[in-house]
Amino acid sequence: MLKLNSLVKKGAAVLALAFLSQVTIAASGDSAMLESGDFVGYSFWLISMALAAATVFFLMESMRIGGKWATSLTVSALVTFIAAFHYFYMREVWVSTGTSPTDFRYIDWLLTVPLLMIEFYLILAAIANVSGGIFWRLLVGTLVMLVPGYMGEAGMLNTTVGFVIGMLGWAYILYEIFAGEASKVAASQAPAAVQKSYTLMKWTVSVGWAIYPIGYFLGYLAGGADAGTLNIVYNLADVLNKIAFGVFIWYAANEDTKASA
Ligand SMILES: *C/C=C(C)/C=C/C=C(C)/C=C/C1=C(C)CCCC1(C)C
Repeated sequence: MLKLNSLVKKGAAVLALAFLSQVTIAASGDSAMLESGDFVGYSFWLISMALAAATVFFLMESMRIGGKWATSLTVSALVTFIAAFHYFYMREVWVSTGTSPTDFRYIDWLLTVPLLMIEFYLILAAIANVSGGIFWRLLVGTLVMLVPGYMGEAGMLNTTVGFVIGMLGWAYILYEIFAGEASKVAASQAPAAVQKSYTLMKWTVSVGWAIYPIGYFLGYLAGGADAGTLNIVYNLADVLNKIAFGVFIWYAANEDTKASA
């Protein structure tokens, strides 16, 4: 067991190093140059690097804290890892064309949003016996939210229809985490630190996530929005929705581990 443990740690360390070198290559590659005064471009750079740094942090903390919290922290690292890579490409699209990298955003969301949903299941599974139904319901909500949203933006579906169906998917997710099985387990069985982080995660999914449908609404249903402004707002929203979200989980893991030590 001990041997396996140290092997896993070595593997994770190698992975972290490989990731860092890839970040360096992607960041210094032959991409178009950032122009002075391009604040949207700056925001792409800032969030790319913040996501890369967060990935290393969550991986290291996953090894340090470990135990029943290891999986939650590793998933946090996967979210920021996947997003960091997408942001390298999104930055390039913006810097070289000045247009919104919508396709990259949706591919990123398709991977990272289900992982964020798994986190609700994982932090509860770390402290109680919970059914896998929580995860499956949240996954269905995610797909109903994202797929019609994409189809609306890509012109495969009427933009209003895509928006309305997407909103229903989001509403279903909110129902599950505010009033469904997940919320009941959190309220009745979770220790204080886990409850606190569950509450922060729940409000992130309500308030932080609202940015994206508002952007869609302004862009397609209310006569159009400035692409630069929209991208800055999305980029800042991802600091909360991907990095801070992971930090809330890290807080629960850290406090719970200290309490039981
Ligand atoms: C890290 C990325 C995250 C958390 C992305 C979240 C995306 C959404 C909450 C998107 C929501 C949408 C609707 C609720 C309605 C239809 C349009 C969408 C897809 C923008």
